[in-house]
Amino acid sequence: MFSRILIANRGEIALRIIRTCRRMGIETVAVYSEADKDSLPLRYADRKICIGPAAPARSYLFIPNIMSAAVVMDVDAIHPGYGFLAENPHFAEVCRDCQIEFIGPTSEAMELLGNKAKARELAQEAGVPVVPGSSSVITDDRTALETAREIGYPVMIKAAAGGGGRGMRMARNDASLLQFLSAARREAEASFGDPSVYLEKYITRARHIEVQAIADKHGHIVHLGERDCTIQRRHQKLLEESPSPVIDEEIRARLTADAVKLLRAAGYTNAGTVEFLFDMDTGEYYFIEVNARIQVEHPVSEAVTGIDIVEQQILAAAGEELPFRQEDVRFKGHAIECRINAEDPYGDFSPSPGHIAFHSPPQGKGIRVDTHVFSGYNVPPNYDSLLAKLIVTGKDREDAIARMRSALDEYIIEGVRTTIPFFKTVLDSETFKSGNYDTHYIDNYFQ
Ligand code: MV4
Repeated sequence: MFSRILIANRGEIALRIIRTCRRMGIETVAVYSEADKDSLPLRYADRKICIGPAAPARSYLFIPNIMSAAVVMDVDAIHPGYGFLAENPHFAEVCRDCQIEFIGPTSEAMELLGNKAKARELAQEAGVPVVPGSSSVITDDRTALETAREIGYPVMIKAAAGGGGRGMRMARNDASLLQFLSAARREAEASFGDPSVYLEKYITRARHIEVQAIADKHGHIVHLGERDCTIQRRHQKLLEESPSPVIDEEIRARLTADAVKLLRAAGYTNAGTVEFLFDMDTGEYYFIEVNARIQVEHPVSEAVTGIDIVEQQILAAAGEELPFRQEDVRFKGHAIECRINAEDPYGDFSPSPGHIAFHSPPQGKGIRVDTHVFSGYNVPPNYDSLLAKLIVTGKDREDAIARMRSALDEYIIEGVRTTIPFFKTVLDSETFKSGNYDTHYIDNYFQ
């Protein structure tokens, strides 16, 4: 097993990873930018090392500084967390060259799945349903028009190098398709250095449902059920839950089996998530992309399975066999996560960094709060606005909603604006409680 792990991240996820390492008897090295010099992960880690100024490009994203820290601190492995370098195949390759284990999939698997058009082709070859659309990347207008005619409007133009909604456009007719196609290609080239785009039929009433999985290096792949992440605003997830309120056991069995089938075809190892769109009008589901990392919302799956996903990531990276089989995974209860962001829900969710005068999180049975925030903490303006993840578990969805509602009432954060009032409104709405909503719910009801 590893003796020492460097955590190439910050905030709540750095703290989350340190906790599991400590329990496993593994030493931790925290890295930090100058903006994070007073942060909580530094107090819990065994060692700490500054990796540069506040700007991510010069610290958390700067591979030479991170690798120098790893070598100086003599670590066996690096956990990238989410964001930053987590899905960077080049970083995984540099780790391998330095004989430091990257806690995640191989750079080859990341390279393949990082290209959404290639992932789509792989899914098709593996017999996993994909959204009707182009067979590969679209290189000329004629093929685009033909494909759109086949699948019917509206269609989505998606950037192959994009993901999570970045670089997406919807077209309703031939004229707008041609216009958006060239704009999308320009934008994809500028944002990702790759102009490749592909087409999908636009699913009008969709749910975002994703399957959590963990794979060891011995060919074992186990899923930990699904999460429903339909409550999003401008492609930022705000609330996630497990199980999904809209799928039955028959669909769940097919969906999770398809997720495992795809990861097997990709030669995938470590923790990963397979994203699907579920069409509320037809009951069909379609693969859209793979997230080759631990995700923000992983605690929802931990809550219903009792499995520590970070622990499993570390064990798998160290070459151990998964300590359980699919039939050993038992699902219990219902979990919901709310992302408490330093954002103004009454002001277009604009960032609200600054001094947190007082922080008092809820406590009690079935409540988990993953946060790096404390009374007196300064939220730097340089990074994402996540302050805390509030995760509750109840015996069923209704019970979980009730527990979340009272936990939100108990949560006190003073000094910055937060998304807490937004969640109270969502949890009180009959539409959310019914479970019967789609992609457009947040945009329609919360401007
Ligand atoms: C789509 C879609 C409709 N049709 N793809 C993909 C990434 C996610 N963040 C948004 N994505 C979508 N892809 C096709 N072919 C609609 C969305 C979408 C969405 C999906 C689930 C939940 C909320 C959403 C909000 C906006 C767009």
